[in-house]
Amino acid sequence: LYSTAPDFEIGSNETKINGQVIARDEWTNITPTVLSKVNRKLHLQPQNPISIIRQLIESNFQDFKTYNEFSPVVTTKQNFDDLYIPKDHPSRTKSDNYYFNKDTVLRAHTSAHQLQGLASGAEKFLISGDVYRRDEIDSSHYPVFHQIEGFFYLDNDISKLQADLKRILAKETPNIEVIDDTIIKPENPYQSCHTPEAVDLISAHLKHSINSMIRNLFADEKDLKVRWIDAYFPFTSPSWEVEIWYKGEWLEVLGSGVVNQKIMNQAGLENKIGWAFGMGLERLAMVLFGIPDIRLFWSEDRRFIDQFTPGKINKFVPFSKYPPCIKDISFWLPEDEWHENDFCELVRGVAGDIVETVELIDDFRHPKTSQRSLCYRINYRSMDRNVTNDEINEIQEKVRSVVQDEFNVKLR
Ligand code: FA5
Ligand code: MG
Repeated sequence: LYSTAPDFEIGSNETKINGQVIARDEWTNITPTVLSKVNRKLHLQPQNPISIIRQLIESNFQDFKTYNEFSPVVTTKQNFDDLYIPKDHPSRTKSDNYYFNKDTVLRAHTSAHQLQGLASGAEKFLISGDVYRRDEIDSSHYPVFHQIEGFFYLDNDISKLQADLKRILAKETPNIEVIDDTIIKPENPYQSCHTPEAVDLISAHLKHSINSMIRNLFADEKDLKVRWIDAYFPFTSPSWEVEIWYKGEWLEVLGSGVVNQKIMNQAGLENKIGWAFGMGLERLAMVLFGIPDIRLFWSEDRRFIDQFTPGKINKFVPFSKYPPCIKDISFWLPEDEWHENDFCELVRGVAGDIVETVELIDDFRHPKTSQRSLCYRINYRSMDRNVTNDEINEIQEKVRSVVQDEFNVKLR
């Protein structure tokens, strides 16, 4: 319906994706399931809630340039090195990412395009796109989600920084309760090349910009509460995360901070100072539209997509949920090392979107042999039809044999 035919091919020596041919190596761990999502571009499908949220955010940042079509196939230099993510940082591992090979990866965040945005010459810009991470499986985690990156910089000059802060403060006073739990401390410092005064001004600019955006997105929410907390990113310092108080819990929506000056300098912008943020769109869309399961964004069922109108936030009306089919799988591990993400990925690779959740229900160590045994419960459910027990048994058998072959476990 809304999808473009997937233009990819996984061969034994190379992977083809949208005309690009990428050699395989010992880093290759890309899967057909995930590659089949690359051309869906939910953030550009006008009726999809992900796209509706993106557009509302863009209209909030009026004079920002927008980039929504950068390819998700990026170099590891773009995704990690250019952002000063250390070589041994856990976010680089194979069990967290989809590698085409050691130099090419599906972007794990829109920050991978910060330098491209800067190279365009724009002083304020937004970048949105699909991002890919190996993850657990449940109603709020999916290996593909969407982010929007915001970037803003100015002359590093106190009077200019003051003037621009004054300009945006004059525009609106967001009626919102802000809890600011941030504090400048050695673990989250000013960069030594910046004066504290400049950092305080650009930080106030960032905080006001984000608070206003959240206020506008949650226009109907009366007692809106936002919390700023300290965070760490190699590409910003100081760094913060923002959480929204929603239905009794704090929901993390974005990471942000004062841009690492080395990134500005790489772009030839030594005399500028900037802020950046990266925000997930799914969680926001789920709370704003009342969408209970992250897989629904990918549904091609008319009963889903026809409920939405560009420019408008309305509550999703669930259509009948088909019954689940639950299967357990238990096995002895050959050794102690176990990557749950790889297991989930494998299950999803065999069974696709019909997997609703994968949950560890038993973790047992034999008292004598000290061998470890795990039991996972796989919940199968289709979004748009009834599944039969026979059909799921067949899938489960396949899962069992692939798990046995791939992980060398002993099935119980
Ligand atoms: C980042 O991705 C940073 N690039 C953000 C950033 C940009 C920081 C610019 C500083 C400057 P993080 O991994 O925390 O950070 O993800 C950012 C947001 O993406 C989260 O706050 C959350 O809203 C969303 N997100 C992260 N992981 C998932 C997931 N598995 N499912 C859905 N949303 C997610
Ligand atoms: Mg985070």
